[in-house]
Amino acid sequence: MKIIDLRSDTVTLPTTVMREAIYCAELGDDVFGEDPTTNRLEKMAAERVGKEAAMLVASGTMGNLVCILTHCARGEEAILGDQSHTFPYEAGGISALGGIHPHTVRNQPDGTMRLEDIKTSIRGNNVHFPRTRLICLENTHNRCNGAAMTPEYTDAVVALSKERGLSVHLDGARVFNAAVALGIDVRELTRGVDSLSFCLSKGLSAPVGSVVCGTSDFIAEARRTRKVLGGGMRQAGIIAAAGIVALQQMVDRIEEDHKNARRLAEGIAHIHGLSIDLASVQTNIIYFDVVTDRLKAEKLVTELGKRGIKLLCVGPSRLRMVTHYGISSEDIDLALAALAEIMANV
Ligand code: TLP
Repeated sequence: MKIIDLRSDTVTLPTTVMREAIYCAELGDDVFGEDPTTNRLEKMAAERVGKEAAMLVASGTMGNLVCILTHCARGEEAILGDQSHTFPYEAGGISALGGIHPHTVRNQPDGTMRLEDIKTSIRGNNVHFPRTRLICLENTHNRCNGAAMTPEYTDAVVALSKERGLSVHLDGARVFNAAVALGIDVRELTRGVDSLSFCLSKGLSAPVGSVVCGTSDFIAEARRTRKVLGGGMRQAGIIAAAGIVALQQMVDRIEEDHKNARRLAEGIAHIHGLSIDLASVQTNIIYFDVVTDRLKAEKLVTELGKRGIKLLCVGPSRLRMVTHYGISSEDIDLALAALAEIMANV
């Protein structure tokens, strides 16, 4: 049976070119700074997002953790969206390992936090309060329908942070999806932030890895934090080699994933018993709801699973599908046909 895996873009497998690049990668000990392939990826990544320096890490979770731990000391506070990946999905790492106090601000459906809400959550100078140090953004916003935040919004948050002497970290796990969806250079989304982390292993299809970027001083300090976390990876060029191919060859094709997501969403909108907000579909992540009492979302996952189609159940009636390099437009047709058939029979 053909498997159509729409659970996440994390399931993407490396391309043939990546596998060849991994095989041929020139290697050294990266903890000594001597892995030529990792050095090449880091230079390329920094240039690509308009920062002075970059550093390869094992995952998006590690990227956010390294950056937030580098920005904040124990007892200091990071402002972040209540729907941000870092808050519910990173095992509380910033608190568990860094003693950092998360101060959540409500995410609007478009993934933004209102500037007013951010302003009121910044602490005054009072012995009772933790010190606010950092504001975290996420672009695209995973839990908010994969929404792409604009450069204007990002710049406004950055301006506020500067006014108040704070730093901004961007969880840019899918920042290239945002840039492609908005039709802009990724640097417009990263220019003001003090640090960002982007993933090689999601829409860009590399098997492992994320890259954190910032000033040379920030990255020098982040290397120490990564070491503390056990993230010094020695012959990391094995990973970086695929990352280089990801940056060179896999960014522009993301457009195709967005088209497939749109087609999938439009198809779902026509299926009786399912409901989707088409206006919210901007990138490769779509959320939709089962709106009939006769079927639970979990049961729909089971039924689709029997037909080789995988997706995520994220609530009693809510489901998520993500398009990526491993999904063709024919796969979208097959998934829609299976959904229509199941829903016609409930
Ligand atoms: N997201 C995963 C799951 O954890 C939900 C997914 O399938 O979408 N930031 C954002 C915005 C993310 O969506 C993710 C992964 C991460 C960070 C963490 O990346 P990894 O999985 O590499 O640690």
